[in-house]
Amino acid sequence: MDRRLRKTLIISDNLKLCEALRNIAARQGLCEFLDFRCSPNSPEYVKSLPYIRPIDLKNLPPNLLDSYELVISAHCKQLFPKSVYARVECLNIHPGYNPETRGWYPQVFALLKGLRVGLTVHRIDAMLDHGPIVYRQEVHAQNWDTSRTLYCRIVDSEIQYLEMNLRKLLAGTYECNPMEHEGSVFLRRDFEEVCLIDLEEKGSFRDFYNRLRALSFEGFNNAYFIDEASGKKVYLELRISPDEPQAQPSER
Ligand code: 0FX
Repeated sequence: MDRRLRKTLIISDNLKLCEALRNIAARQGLCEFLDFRCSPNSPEYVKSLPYIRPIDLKNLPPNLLDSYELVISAHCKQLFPKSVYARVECLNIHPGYNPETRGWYPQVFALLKGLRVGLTVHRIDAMLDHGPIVYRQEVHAQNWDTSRTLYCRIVDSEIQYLEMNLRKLLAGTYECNPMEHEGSVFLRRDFEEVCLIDLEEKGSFRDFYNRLRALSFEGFNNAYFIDEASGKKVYLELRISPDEPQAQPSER
């Protein structure tokens, strides 16, 4: 066993990241250094992966952390308690650009407020998406992005980063830089608030466009208004298609 690499516990509730990390580790000969866990409330398709088991960070089996020198949160639903991050180095892979887009669904607030988004790898401390930064990369938002298209590019960038840097993370050969300022933290209730559309709200069409695309994520009902007559919630979603260059017709 390569002694320079740290035995690492990956905690993730994201299927794509779990599978990507497993594949990267297999290709790079790092499997022996990684164990995988998910949250007790992880989706069934994550829980049923053969190499993963749920773990409750507030009720860890005694001595479990003795086996690890590094814990990585890769889109984990649980907040890390002090009993974990004070005992072992913990890194978070956050799908936002710290400190501008800390917290809940960063790409939603980036599209809504024109903030930068991307990925940040940082040490975990007492506050949400807050600790010193190991790596940060902006993922540029296009004017035709929805929450979903932007989110997909962020996850792809996270995977590319891990492909290039997993070994470095395990080796601990990285520097951490403090955040420049506290930035903005978005919470679940902020998301819930922007989902409710007031049909009488006044603003520019650009504001409405940005609000709706920030809340458009195929497969999820986010933006809605309440129909006065029936009291029903009516969900809205934007479909955006930028004009793509046409393939040239082949010469006859
Ligand atoms: O992997 P992840 O991006 O989320 C996980 C954890 O669940 C979350 O608690 C943690 N903050 C994050 C860093 O890692 O997957 P997700 O399925 O929870 O969300 C993916 C995207 O889906 C999200 O950015 C926005 C969109 N979404 C999700 C839900 C549940 C919506 O637009 N509406 C929704 O109701």
